[in-house]
Amino acid sequence: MFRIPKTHPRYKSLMKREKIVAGIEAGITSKQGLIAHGRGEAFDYLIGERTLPAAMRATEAAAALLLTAQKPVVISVNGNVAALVPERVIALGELLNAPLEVNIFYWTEERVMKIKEHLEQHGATNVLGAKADARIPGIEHARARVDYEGIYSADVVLAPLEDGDRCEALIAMGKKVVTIDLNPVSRTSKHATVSIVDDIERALKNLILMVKEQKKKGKVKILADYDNEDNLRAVINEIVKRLKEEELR
Ligand code: PTJ
Repeated sequence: MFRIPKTHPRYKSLMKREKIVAGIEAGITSKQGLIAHGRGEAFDYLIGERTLPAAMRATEAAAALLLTAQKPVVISVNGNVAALVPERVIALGELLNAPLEVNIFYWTEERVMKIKEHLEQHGATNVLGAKADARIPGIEHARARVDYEGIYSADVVLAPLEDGDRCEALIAMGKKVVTIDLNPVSRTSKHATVSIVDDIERALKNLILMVKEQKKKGKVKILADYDNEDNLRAVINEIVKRLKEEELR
């Protein structure tokens, strides 16, 4: 990895780039993952590289949804997620007793196996996705390939950095989808049941804390009045406000 001094004002952001580059070099992340990451960075810049109150609220709603799932929850992992936050997806999976499932857009069998091995090297014990013995109806690309005992049967799927059409197709199957996506106007954000508009590192850190807290209390805090559209609107308003403030400087 390229050495970035800790004193650099954008240290955290630059380190994420290094992780994505290392992911590509290890055969885990797709080259296209760099472009997707850049798009995420641009939105992160617009929200001020911090967790907005709206994201915190979505994270609370997500924690409740994940903790009250009827059938197993599955955490979908792609090449960017595996490179950026292997420890955090594993920790969340353990807390929720949920398997991780490798599911990638730029599909090659080699990359699926490399991501699975990478997660296992970090301590994951239940990584699905290699069987791919079921298909999500209505999608023609590789992300339709899922495990029957995993995403296909789950009633709640946590799908960070997702493709819009798969999110829609999962919803059409009657599932609830929690997504983490820095773009508040992506098709994924608009279609998911709960959209956390935050960087994946920060969002998972908060989600883990909230799930831990609610488990400790033995009581799930349901946000009955949570409205995903309103929440996305709050993020967009925040971005507009920030841009107007920048204009004045
Ligand atoms: O590993 P694969 O083959 O499944 O490919 C993964 C990518 C991410 C390349 C693929 O799914 C893809 O092309 O995704 P999209 O359609 O570009 O969508 C990715 C979304 O994630 C975009 O809306 C980005 O803004 C968002 N994003 C990127 N980096 C982050 C992020 N959201 C949260 N945290 C990030 N660090």
